[in-house]
Amino acid sequence: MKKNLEVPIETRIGNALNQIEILDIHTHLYAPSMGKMLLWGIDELLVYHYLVAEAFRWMNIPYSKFFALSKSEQAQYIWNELFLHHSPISESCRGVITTLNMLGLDPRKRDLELIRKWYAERSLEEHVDETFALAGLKAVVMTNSPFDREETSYWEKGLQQDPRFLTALRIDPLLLDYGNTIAYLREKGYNVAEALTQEVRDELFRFLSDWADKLNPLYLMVSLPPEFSYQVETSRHKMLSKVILPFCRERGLPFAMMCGVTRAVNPQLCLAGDSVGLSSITSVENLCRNFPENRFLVTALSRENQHSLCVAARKFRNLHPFGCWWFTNIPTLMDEISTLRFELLGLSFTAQHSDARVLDQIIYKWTHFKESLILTLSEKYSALEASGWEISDEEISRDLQDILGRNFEQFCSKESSEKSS
Ligand code: HDL
Ligand code: ZN
Repeated sequence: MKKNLEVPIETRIGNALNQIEILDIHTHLYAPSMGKMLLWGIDELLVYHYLVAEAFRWMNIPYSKFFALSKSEQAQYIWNELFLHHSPISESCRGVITTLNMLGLDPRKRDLELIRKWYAERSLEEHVDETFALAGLKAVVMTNSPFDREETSYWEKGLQQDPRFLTALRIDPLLLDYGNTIAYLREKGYNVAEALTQEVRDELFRFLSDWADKLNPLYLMVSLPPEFSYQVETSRHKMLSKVILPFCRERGLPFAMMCGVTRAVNPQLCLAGDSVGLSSITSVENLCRNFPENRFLVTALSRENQHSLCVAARKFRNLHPFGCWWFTNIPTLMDEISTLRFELLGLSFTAQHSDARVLDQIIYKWTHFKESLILTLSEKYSALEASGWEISDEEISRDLQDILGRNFEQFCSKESSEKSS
């Protein structure tokens, strides 16, 4: 076994990270064939809802007046407030700086028009290639909603597939707002109604099957409010236990739950108006126990849920924790969450997803996470070596590939462990 005593462990991890190709398992990016749905460029970077929320803390402009502006006018406001009038030290602001520098631009000139000019001469094709290369990604998983009329129009026309843009079937309206989804489903030709009779359940199965056939998704996904509880018999309970989870079992698909988002706490902020709440990890445990043939990918939005999610994952091999989601995707919590997972789960989880909405963001979201991962993993390897173990370069590479895509791929592809036992 090759051992590099003279090379610092941080360097060895950094070198290994530069060699592997990462799978980004949850994003809001779209394939270039989906036209304007794929967001990219400096103005999109600046009007990202994370920056909008931060800019409104300084701006007095009425919400409605700001959102009535063009994207480039909104971007100018945000550039002025968050980059020129105040130092861009927040994670989202620093991300823009990291991204521009790694693309070879120099934000220190503070010249937004020069940056815009560079992008104007950029082809999307070369930009996709370069952003994936700079982030070290082999592919991203999109968030594909059969309830989004703009998106479904592309899929109904038939899409040219790009192997770097994989799919996931997002079904929040079905589980969280079924009553208001019935009309849409009936318009699309599915004979559904409020009561989940066998006939309605069959029609909902047909709807999910039709979209799974179109998209070939890696998993089904939903985000859940903090108050979501599986202990209580509710209509959501029935939709989950009688439709969604049986469908996932039939198709051999994991069910991804993103727990703890409180939508529109400030509706005037639009997409930036969501917040966080403490979720019931007991509900996650109940689902894992009651549906042993289902597999659950889970991430939690609240910092306070992270430890109990790791403990729950120790109890259920059909539970796969992933990522540092949204408000936890900041260096302080990346470090804390990765360290919790290393200490409680070893390497049996998926360490990160970017949640990128703008193509260019995968550059900073992955660069910043790799900075954190080098710190946290080198601390664990050093502690292990101090206890009397040796880590080879091959084993470092193996461990990184596991937590940055391979564990997820194996979790998605394996037969349910209960079914095979
Ligand atoms: O529900 C989700 O998938 C979240 O990631 C939201 O899209 C959120 O707006 C977001 O982009 N977080 O990073
Ligand atoms: Zn997301």
